Amino acid sequence: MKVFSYPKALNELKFHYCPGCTHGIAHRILAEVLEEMDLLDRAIGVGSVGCSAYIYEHYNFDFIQAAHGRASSVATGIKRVYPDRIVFAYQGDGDMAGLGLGEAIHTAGRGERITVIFINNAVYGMTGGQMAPTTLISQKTSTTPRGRDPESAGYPLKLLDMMAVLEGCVFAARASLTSPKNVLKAKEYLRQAFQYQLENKGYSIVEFLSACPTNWGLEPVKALKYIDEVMSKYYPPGIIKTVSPLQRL
Ligand SMILES: Cc1ncc(C[n+]2csc(CCOP(=O)(O)OP(=O)(O)O)c2C)c(N)n1
Ligand code: SF4
Repeated sequence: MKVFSYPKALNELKFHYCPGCTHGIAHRILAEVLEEMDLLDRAIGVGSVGCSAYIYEHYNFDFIQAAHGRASSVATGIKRVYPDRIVFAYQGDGDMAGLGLGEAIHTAGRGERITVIFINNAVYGMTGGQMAPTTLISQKTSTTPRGRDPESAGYPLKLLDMMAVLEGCVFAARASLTSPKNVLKAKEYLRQAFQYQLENKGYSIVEFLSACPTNWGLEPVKALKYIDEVMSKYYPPGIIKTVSPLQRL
């Protein structure tokens, strides 16, 4: 029987996110997976900019904050100095697919032994809901009030799929944080991503389709529906890439 308990990795500081924001769910499952895999003594997180900029305030293990778009590079440096630690970066789509795209791709290309948690809510949340590289066609944002038009704003980047074609990337999976079933899937993918790092296989990444009800102008439940019915069509959840079998899960 599983008894509910508060994750050891999290302290008691309340999350500051808007109602219905799924950053909190991502934080929680990260805590649970690290605890379940017995990695709390070895984990080092790297935060980025955006609404999750204060992520380091919430955990009871080592965390550092990187400047705009640089989290994958900072994680690389830490992992190279401390190869026995489990190092991950937590980056939003604005931070990773926009501000730090070059560094993010080269990190995957080099096959750095880090894990990236990529939170895709299809907008620059913290700064007012501007269009991000991942904003969907026709999606309304504060800078595309009539909806993203590919004629002028191009097409959304499928960052995960771009990473997956690189040889250095050994695991890429996408989950949506919309229901208990999908959250369990997200946990499973995160567990596999860390396992690849433990086995020193290469770069691993999980993308979580995440809700930003505030900037989407949707109530929380409708925002989750938007992920399932609209966003998941363009960014289908599932394992995009997995190489060599894992030893144990
Ligand atoms: C006016 C302004 N422009 C740009 C920045 C730089 N900046 C900080 S956070 C951010 C957006 C981050 O978006 P994302 O990574 O998607 O994270 P989210 O807030 O959606 O979780 C930007 C562009 C800033 N702080 N202020
Ligand atoms: S603005 Fe969006 S991403 Fe930021 S806390 Fe609010 S709902 Fe979450």
